[in-house]
Amino acid sequence: MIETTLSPALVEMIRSSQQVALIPHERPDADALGATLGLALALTTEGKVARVLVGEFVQPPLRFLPGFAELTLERSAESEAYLVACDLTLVCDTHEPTLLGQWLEPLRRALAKDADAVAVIDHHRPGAELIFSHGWIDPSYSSTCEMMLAALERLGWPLDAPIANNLMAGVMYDTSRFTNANTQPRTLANAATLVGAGADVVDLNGQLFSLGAPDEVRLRGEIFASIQLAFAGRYVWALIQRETLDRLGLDESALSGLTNDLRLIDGVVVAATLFATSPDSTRVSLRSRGGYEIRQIAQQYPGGGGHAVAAGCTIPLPLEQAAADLQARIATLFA
Ligand SMILES: [Mn+2]
Repeated sequence: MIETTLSPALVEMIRSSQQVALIPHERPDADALGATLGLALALTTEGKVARVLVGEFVQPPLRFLPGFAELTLERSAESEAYLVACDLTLVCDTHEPTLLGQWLEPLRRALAKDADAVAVIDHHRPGAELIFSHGWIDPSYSSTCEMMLAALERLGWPLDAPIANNLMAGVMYDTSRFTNANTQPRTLANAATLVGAGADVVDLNGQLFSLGAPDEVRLRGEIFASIQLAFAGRYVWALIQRETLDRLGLDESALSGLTNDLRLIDGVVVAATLFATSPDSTRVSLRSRGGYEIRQIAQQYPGGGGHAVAAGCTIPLPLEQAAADLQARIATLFA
């Protein structure tokens, strides 16, 4: 059963497992990766075998997370065989099939084989399609890492500094360093527990919120200089061509955090960055504040979803057309 609280049954599934596959969403962020690596380290300490199954793209800044080098597997014949041999598969920080990328297909096979050996732990609001029979989905948590801390506490498994750093990475990232509305008293209490267990907030801040290499800063300079505004300055957007990244020798990870920054422009309540992934496809990142719900805008497009104030989607149109199409839908927020 999918529950809104951590059930004894799910705790027992984790406790009695021997070989575990942890699957974060594709293009994992610090929360998805921190939650899966944190639990993988704890499972390993308990004498179990655990691996985090990732797609081919992991943002380079996240590779510093403890256990990344030893515990992650990219998709290959070998890692698929690993998944088949597992007695527990845990999907973390998403429950949307469309966000599972190249692991969706192997996961569907695992579900078909034994749906009782697969569970989900996620803090996103339940969407329409639930392919899982077991799990814990609770949108009241700031991050999946906070949920993972609660799970470890319930299991009675000790925290050490590598586990605490992974979990704190996700909490800091998903709360934007405790400045998002999802920062609850419980979030800060859990952060205190993690710091007490050895999470190094100075190092995490430097790693997760670094301004990046000089060319990444130059890229942001170009993008900031190109912003466009509409609806009396309440909507800001930026168009990003692949050639701009190519010219500076950067990949898409250089765009991370950009939409969050645009949201903080005076007067802006909705921000979007649009990136031309190909001549006829545009990836969109959306952020809002002041109660404007942009998830319902993202959901109007393929693969669209996320949180009320932080969402994303792909628009199957060239960049300029995608921007016009998006703006027409954003207009409904201000009608
Ligand atoms: Mn998250």
